[in-house]
Amino acid sequence: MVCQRHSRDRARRKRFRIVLIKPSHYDDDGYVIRWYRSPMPANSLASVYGLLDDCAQRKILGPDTEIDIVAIDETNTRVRVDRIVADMHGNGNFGFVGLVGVQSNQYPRSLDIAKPLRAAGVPVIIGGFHVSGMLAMFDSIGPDLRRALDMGVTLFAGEAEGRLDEVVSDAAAGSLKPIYNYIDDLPALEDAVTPFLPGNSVKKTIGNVTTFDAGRGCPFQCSFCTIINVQGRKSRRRSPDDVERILRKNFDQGIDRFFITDDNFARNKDWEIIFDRIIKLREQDSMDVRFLIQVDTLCHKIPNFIAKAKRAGVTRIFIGLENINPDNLLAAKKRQNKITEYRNMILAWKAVGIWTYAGYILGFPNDTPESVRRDIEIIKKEMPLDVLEFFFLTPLPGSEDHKVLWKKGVPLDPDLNKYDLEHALTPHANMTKAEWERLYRDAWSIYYTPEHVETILRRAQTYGINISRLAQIILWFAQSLAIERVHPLQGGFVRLKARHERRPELPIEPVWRFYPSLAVEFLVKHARVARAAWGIFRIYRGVAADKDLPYSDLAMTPVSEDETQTLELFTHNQSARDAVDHARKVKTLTGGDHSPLIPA
Ligand code: B12
Ligand code: SF4
Repeated sequence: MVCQRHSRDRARRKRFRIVLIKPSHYDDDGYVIRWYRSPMPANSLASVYGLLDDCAQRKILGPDTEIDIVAIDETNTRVRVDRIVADMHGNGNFGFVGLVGVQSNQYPRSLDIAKPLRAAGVPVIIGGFHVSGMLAMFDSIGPDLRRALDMGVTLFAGEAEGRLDEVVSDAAAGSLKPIYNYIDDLPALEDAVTPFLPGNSVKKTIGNVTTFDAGRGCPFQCSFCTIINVQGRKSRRRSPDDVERILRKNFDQGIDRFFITDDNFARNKDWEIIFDRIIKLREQDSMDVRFLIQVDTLCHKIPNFIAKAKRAGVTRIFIGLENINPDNLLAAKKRQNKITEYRNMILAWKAVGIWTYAGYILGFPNDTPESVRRDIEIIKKEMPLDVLEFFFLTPLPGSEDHKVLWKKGVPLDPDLNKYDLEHALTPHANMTKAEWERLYRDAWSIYYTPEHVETILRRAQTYGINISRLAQIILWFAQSLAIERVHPLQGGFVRLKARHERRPELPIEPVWRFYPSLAVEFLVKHARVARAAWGIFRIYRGVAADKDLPYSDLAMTPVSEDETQTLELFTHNQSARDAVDHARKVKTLTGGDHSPLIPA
């Protein structure tokens, strides 16, 4: 009797279906970049899923309407649009498909997913950095956003915290607006719903690592940056209670490694109370949680920052080093990056055994192929960095650079799929496009020579870093572009391809050509990975065998006053020498340490 009533109740209840897709993008051959396992869960997907799950728990569509949510990360799961259409159709199109965290390079793929859905009458909403960046910087709707609107796709700009009751209710009433624009009204994050993804989604990632943002916003003004125009320059952050809740929830499921995605955790105004809370979890509650954080190049000057980072379980940091030529840094308004502080900063992290990933941008106005090659050699010799990764200087939609170039009428590559920091998109004064592209490819092999990999490992071993783990990461970063033809940050474990998952502008390859070449590609790639892994393993084994021998080199020597006369970092060109003179003057005038450029 009770059972019959339950099933009648269930039948009476309506189900509002939401399918969230974090799209990937197309490789240079036009195939979707998808892996058997991606490195870690997508924070954008987790954020939006968490918020919608909260709507479902609160039954915002009334007591008789359940909200079902499915989350798909296209970097590890094939998106079957036909199945979504059939499923939505069976439910009277009562629901919507949300394309989540869509970056500019993922926007063309998003429209390709949206097109058949819209043709079948399924409501579609696109959110993320491309829509937000474009609406933040331009008053009018550009042609790419217009294409979506013409298809009947809804655009969401800004952040979704506190905004989804309205969107879901509108979708359920069949009255979604064309645009929801909250870009000028950024929500506070204290006590906001925390990011969450169901277990089946997390299982498709490589390890016990997940991501969350403890805060958003950065006070600096780099002209190539989109973050400050989309998430603002003010620090907004989650409360320490929220951070603890996120950590405990994951830890209970066996996940104990975290990438805190704040673009600059050093400028999260609550960094210290967040670290203190994590220190308590680690030291009193025995939770061995570990972190990768992103910081700026002046973070070592914040009292206690590095010491507390170490105690809080930070094992790796990412720094936007960007360039060692002060003229270039100035041109990009990256005034906080001072070459005179680089060695101080890196040595301070190394002193506590934390390893460093640094980003290096190729194609600043003063770069030439020769100067960049020389700069990388200087870095290898004089700076004890571990992982160095390269990017093209890219006018990302949402950045000041993009707006300025667009207004000046400088030709910008019209294919948004290429706005992934891995393509040359604008003319460069000192290089042809082909030279710039060759420089990008060469940069990886100039840095990751067998000799330098050995040096990195020897330095790391001296600093007490786990070199077996570092060797694996070096393998990933050194070989990703050469073997998989994608940047390591877009990489994954075992590349998957489907014949029909190709850009509509390109033809579907015949079966007889597609499958044999896929098989050959698979075998060749794995042979190359095995060979590269063996090479790095041999270097690792040699270094590990010498673990009791002392090691030091120029990069590891403590910073001294006279190094400004001797190191090439400070003498390689006039602007480097000027930066040294300037730093000296500031020191004399202020009587010591002074960082006038850090905004409050
Ligand atoms: C962490 C991170 C990564 C990590 C991803 C880790 C992970 N799995 O989460 C790694 C290092 C792997 C990475 C790689 C790349 N990244 Co990244 N990354 C970020 C970073 C720092 C944080 C992303 C994040 O979680 N943000 C917080 C979320 C909550 O914000 P959000 O996505 O905007 O979502 C909110 C709103 O937009 C809205 N919303 C979003 N979607 C939807 C959908 C619906 C339906 C609705 C209603 C609302 C909504 O609600 C959300 C909550 O408020 C951002 C910068 C930033 N501050 O966001 C760059 C950023 C997104 N990355 C960027 C780029 C270019 C890349 C790469 C292409 C670089 C490269 N060549 O390797 C790759 C692409 C990899 C991939 N497949 O995505 C750019 C994109 C710029 C642009 N205009 O396109 C950014 C903005 C950084 C930059 N340089 O400007 N990245
Ligand atoms: S420091 Fe990083 S996040 Fe901050 S403005 Fe510069 S590029 Fe953007």
